[in-house]
Parts: sequence; C-alpha cells; structure tokens
Amino acid sequence: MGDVEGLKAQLEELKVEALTAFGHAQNVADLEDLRVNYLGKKGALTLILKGVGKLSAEDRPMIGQHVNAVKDALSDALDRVGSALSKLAQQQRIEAERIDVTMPARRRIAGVIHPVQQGLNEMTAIFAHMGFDISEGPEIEDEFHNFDALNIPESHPARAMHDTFFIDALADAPMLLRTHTSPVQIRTMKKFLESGQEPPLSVVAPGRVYRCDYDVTHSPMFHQVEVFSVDRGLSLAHLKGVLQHFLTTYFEKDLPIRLRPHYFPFTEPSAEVDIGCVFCAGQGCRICKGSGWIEVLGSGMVHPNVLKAVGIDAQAFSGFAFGLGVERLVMLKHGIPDLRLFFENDVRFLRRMGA
Ligand code: 2NM
Repeated sequence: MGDVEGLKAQLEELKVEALTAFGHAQNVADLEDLRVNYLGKKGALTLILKGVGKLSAEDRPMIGQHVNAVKDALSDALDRVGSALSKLAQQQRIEAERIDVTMPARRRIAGVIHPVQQGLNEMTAIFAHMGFDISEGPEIEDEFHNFDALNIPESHPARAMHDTFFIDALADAPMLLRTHTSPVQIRTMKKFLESGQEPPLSVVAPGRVYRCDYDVTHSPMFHQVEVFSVDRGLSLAHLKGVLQHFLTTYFEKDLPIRLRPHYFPFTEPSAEVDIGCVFCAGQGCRICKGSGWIEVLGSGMVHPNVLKAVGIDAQAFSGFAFGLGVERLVMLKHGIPDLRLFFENDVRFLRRMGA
C-alpha cells in the first residue's frame, strides 16, 4: 500500500512540475523538448510506469487510471500551450514582416537621351518627314569616299595630317576617321545607281565625325547632319525652300534666313547660311556681334565633279546639299553657353536637358 501512495504522490508531483515547465516554455521547440522529457519513450512518466509492474494485481488498475489521467492532463496542456505558442510566433512574424504601403516608393533612376542625340533625332526626323531617306555609314573611311569623290584635291588643306585623323597615314591606302558625313552620301548615291535606279534621290546622313581640332569651340569628335537631293532641274530655290522649312521647324520659330556666297570644293555655287539672331531677333547683340545674323550651316549645289564621281549624268541631273554641326545648332536652340558641357557628362546638365 505504501508503494501505491508513493507512486500517487510521485505522479502528482510530476504533473505539477510538468505543467509549470510547459507554462514557462518560450516557443514550440522548447515545448517539444519538454514533451519528450515527460511523455517520451525515456520520459519521466514512462519511468514511473515501469514501477507499476512491481505492484500487486489489485493495485495496478487504480494506478493505471492515475497514470492515464496525468498523461491526458499533460497532453491537453501540451496542445493548449502549443497552439498558443504557435499563434504567438505567427503574430511576431506578421509584425516583423509588416510593410507600410503608405511609404513613398523608391525613385527609379531612369537615364535620359543625351542632348546631342536628341538634337540629331529631331533634325533627322524633320528631313524624314520631308521624304528624305536616312542613311548611315562607317566612321573609318578611305581617302576616295572622304576626299577624292567629293572633289577635294590632294593639295587641299583639309587633307593635311594636322586636320585629319589618319590611321597609318603612310600605308598605300591610308584609312582615316571621316571628317564629315558626306562619304555616306557618296556611298548611298553609288549603291542607289548600282541597283539600277535613277534619281530623284534624297538622303539625310547623321553621325559622328572627327577632326584634329580642340579648343573652346571645337571638339575632336562632333556630330553632323548632311543632306542632299538629286533630281532633274533642282536649283538654289529648292535648296532655300528646304533650308527655310528645316530651320523654322527645328527652332520652332519663324526665322529669316539668308545665303551668303562662300566656297566649298564639293558644291558650286556654295553658300553659308545665316538665320536671324535667335538671341536679339536681329537687333544686334554680343552673340551675333551686332550683325543680327548667325551662321548655322554650309550649303550649295552639288559640284558636277561629285555627280560624275558616283556616275550621275551631270548634264541631266543637278543636286543641292548642305551640312551642319549638330552641337552648334543644339547650343543655339537651347542657349547652351559652352560646347564642353556636351562632353563633360555632368549628370545635372544632362538631366536638365534630357528627354
Ligand atoms: C557642307 C556644305 C555643302 C555636302 C555635299 C554633299 C554631297 F555628298 F552630296 F556632295 N554632302 N554634303 C555639303 C555641301 C556639306 O557642309 C558644310
């Protein structure tokens, strides 16, 4: 009988101890450890159960009931504490992962189109709308396409080494960085004729060009847009009409233009083209040096030697052509004071100009 009372007391003590321990469990893992300690195969309750075997046959059922009652009580407690702990853990996770949807979004840093590229695109689009084809070509050229075909003689100062970047100037067929985009015009005309077609042909050639020139108003790399049109009966009047439309469209302003006689090897006659000063509306200011006019590009009627070089009958056809510096026109349009701003890539400038 003493054994029975002893076991009962042990069971009661174990129950109190286990329930207290469950109540102090901090998380589900701790609780699982406790379950193994008390109810597992080598747990405290199982140990006590082994003592039951030594009891007499009539004592055993009573103690068995007690053991089962303690087991049930502990199991119930484990379930309750377990679900409370996992609910708590979930709440903590939700709290930790909470997102404040009212926070301002992080700003996406998007690039902008460089103002020179933007100008190039705008200018090219104006000619494309007039029906000109857009043509591009290599930046590394030979002397034929860059000079000879354009009626620029061997002796011309532009061909000198100090004006042109030659690649192996002493080679039999020296290559060079194109000094204008006119060689693209030459290539386009040749290809057009070789395909068996006849003018009219109207082309705009935008792109990078290179000259040995580096000061406040010159960069060794800059951008050009060159334009030409070949057909029967083209005259200076067609040239002036296209220029007038282009310049008023690009500057978004009704501008007066004038052609001043000039000389280029590849056009005859040749003219420099002025617009009424965009800064003083022709009144005369520091920028236009009091003249009321600003020079914007060079132009002329394509020289018969150029037409002949590509195989066009210069008796039957005539053409007009002009070329402009993109940086210079973009500066005039936006009042940009210094060419170097285009090449320093200060993001404050680029972003302010950017589209
Ligand atoms: C200029 C001025 C005048 C020009 C000539 C040609 C070509 F290939 F058709 F002969 N393209 N561009 C030209 C004419 C360029 O730049 C100041």
